[in-house]
Amino acid sequence: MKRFRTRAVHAGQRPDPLTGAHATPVYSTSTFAYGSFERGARLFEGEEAGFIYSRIGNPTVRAFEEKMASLEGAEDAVAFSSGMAAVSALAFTLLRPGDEVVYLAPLYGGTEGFFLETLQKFGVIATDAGDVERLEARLSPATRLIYLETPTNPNLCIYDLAEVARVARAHGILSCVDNTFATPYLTRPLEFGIDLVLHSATKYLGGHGDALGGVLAGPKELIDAVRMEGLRHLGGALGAFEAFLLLRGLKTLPLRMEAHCAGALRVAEYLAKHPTVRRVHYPGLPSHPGHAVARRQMQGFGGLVSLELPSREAAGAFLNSLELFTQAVSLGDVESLATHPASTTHQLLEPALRERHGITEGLVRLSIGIEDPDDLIADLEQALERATATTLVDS
Ligand code: 3LM
Repeated sequence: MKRFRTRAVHAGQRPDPLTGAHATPVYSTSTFAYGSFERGARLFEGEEAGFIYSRIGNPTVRAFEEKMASLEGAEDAVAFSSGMAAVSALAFTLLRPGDEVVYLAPLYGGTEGFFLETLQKFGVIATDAGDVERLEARLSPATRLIYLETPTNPNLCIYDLAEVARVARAHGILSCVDNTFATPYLTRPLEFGIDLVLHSATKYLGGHGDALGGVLAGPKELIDAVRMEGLRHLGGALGAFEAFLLLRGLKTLPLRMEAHCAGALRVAEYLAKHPTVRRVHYPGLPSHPGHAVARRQMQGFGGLVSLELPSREAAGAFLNSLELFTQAVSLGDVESLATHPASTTHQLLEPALRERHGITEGLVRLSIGIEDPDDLIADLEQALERATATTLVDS
């Protein structure tokens, strides 16, 4: 098998069989002519492989799926119109009323909201295990799925993938890791015994902040099941043009991740020394509680850095003073972004739940782009100075 950087460029792609086009064409078509009554029946029966309708499969989307399966070391992958479409398709395919999902919080606010509100309406229980040490004790006979992120959104906790996989396998329960923050360049959860990997492709996979997408990778049998039920019946299919953008973005994933990681480490080290910053969350800092595990399971510590300022007001003043960072949700773009999770990405959660997950009112999340780290640090410095002055005057 070729190495990761080579697969990022080549996997899933081949010259177009009709024209020889080198770049994968955007197959912008809803339906595919099946030619004869007999072939139509064979395609629908699954006796012959082929494209039928773009909600179920499309050649540009298929190239993206094959590249992602290759990068995650999975048998197969299925793409979606967004990360949340992937989460819901997975859940509605695998879970039935009475089943339980046990998750390790925090998660992206939308995912936890979906687990606690939407799944509950369908009779599925969602339980936060708290941490890996308590995971095994929190499992019940109804537990069907263990779900986690590492590093977590927004405060970058690290969970031990080998340990989670051990517990899941010992109890015959499926495990799924949302690998959006790490990307397969830094961590490949399946290598640790995890069953399924999910991504918001909107983030680092595309990398340029111009496409929404989602993907699920894992054993062919499970991926087929999710494609034929969660994708086909819920309908969250990835568009061909978005697949083209994601394929293009993936070619530079290794190069971009190196730049994100180097910049984030510089920023984290700078922030850790700043007197106004109460705490910095970055798995690459030796002071981070998950640093040793991160060293074992990550090939770099990622491009997200979170910092705690003394109050919501200080966080607001700091964010309003940033000039190079854009105040926006999302992450993983080549441009640096900054947001206040408590009022944006995790705003839907009850304040008490946010508190329990460590999503404080003073927490700011930075997504470090690929700009020169010196320019980013200069921007953070002037914003911290202005925030300190403003909040001192206010108090
Ligand atoms: C965000 N996150 O700013 P989409 N899994 C993870 C995520 O971070 C996200 C999803 C799944 C953010 C989006 S908040 C209004 C904007 C770890 C998304 C969901 O459906 O592609 O957005 O993925 O943290």
